[in-house]
Amino acid sequence: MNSKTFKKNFLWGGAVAAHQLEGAYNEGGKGLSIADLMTLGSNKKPRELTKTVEKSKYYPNHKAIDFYHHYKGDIALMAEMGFKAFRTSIAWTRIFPNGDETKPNEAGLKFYDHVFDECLKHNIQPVVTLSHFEMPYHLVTKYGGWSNRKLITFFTRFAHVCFERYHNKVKYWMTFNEINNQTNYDSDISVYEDSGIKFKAGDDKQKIMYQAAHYELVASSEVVQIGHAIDPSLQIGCMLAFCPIYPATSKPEYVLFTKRAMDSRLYFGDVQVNGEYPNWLKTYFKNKNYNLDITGKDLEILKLGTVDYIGFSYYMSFTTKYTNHMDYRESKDLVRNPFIKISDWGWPIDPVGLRYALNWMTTRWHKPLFVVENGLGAYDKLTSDHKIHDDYRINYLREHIIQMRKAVTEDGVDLIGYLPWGCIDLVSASTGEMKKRYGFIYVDEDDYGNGSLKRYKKDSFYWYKKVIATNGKDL
Ligand code: BGP
Repeated sequence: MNSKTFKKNFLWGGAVAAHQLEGAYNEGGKGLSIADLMTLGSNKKPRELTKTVEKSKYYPNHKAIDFYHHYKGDIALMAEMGFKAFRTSIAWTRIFPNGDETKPNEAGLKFYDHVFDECLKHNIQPVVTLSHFEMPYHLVTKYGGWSNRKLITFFTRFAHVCFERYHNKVKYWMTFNEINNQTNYDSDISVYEDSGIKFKAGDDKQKIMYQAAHYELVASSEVVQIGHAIDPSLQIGCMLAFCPIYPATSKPEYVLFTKRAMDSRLYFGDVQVNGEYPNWLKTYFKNKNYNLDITGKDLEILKLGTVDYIGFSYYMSFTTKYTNHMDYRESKDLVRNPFIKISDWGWPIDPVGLRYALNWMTTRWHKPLFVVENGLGAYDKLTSDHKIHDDYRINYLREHIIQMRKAVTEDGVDLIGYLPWGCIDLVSASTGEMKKRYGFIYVDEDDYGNGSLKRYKKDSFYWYKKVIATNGKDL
């Protein structure tokens, strides 16, 4: 047992996102979000987005695990594990059903009052993401999602309402979940989720992505300023998907290409932390003749709205082959790393990569870091006596916490907390499945919404409770 460990007020807890667990997709005046149009599908197939909900299709997020009606019991279970923090998101469509209204929906606001009050009752700090893969679908159809500058106004209005309403209850905020995932614009999935943009044939996808990302970055910076003006004690962070990228061989060209690949995935952090675009990217825009809509006022906003901390998800590392171009494409350039095992869903399992991530970001950005997602999506088996023996999940988390502890105690990384993903089973973001489970708490429901919705404690529930009680000493 290592006697050196995490700081005293380290935020142990777990993370979820509104659309993946709340269900009640049309209750309390909620509007239709992009996530409500997601059908069951595999990682490789883009999600099917239809204009309306079709009766014959099953949409997993409509019911999800019905947290909307179960939140009290669920939060009590989290409290039983000793959670200090619980990350969730606010569904934009509960507050502004269409996204472009000026008056918020009171029933939606009340729901989150109840959720946050319930957390606080148990001494659990809510950690809130404003946008987690689910903009109002109306903003997609009417405005073309984030390809339209108008979205900045709608999003900042939404954020303003949330800060005003909840700033006494919520101290930790994040603007856009995994804002950098849209660099994987070859996959329609991430484009839909993050930007609400559907490409047409012949589009310069990369240019469109950079433009949409710019509007999001401006919106994010404005939101940081709005939040600080309402309450200077708020901690407002960005949220990045961090996947270290390793070169497949030590050939210098590979190493250089890999560096560029990381820079292009993570430039969002440069803008959100440093308040400006990195030089390599400005040069890239120029060389490509992109002439993006980036105004002088935008650049001022970026400068003034830098984040307080960096929230990030860590699931895996990537390994890439050299393709002799400066346009890194996740879908084309990745290879299997012979030193790394993969999960049931093909995600590389690399605990050391988490220590690498923590060090990489500390050196580059000098900000407190917050692991707001990490975990193993796996098949679980409910035994006849209602147990779930998920030693594979415990092993995964243990190995990652060990690396995280080393980063803190040996490398001096400033780490706020650790919030493993899907602390209660929920709908998978990439596949819509229930059977891809992450939780400490099992929910009796299958991919098609059949099941009792009963909650059961997995072995990892008791293990994590002990980890929290010993502040990460007893793993
Ligand atoms: C992240 C998302 C989460 C979550 C997680 C696991 O990218 O922020 O919403 O779902 O990945 O992914 P999946 O659900 O596809 O297994």
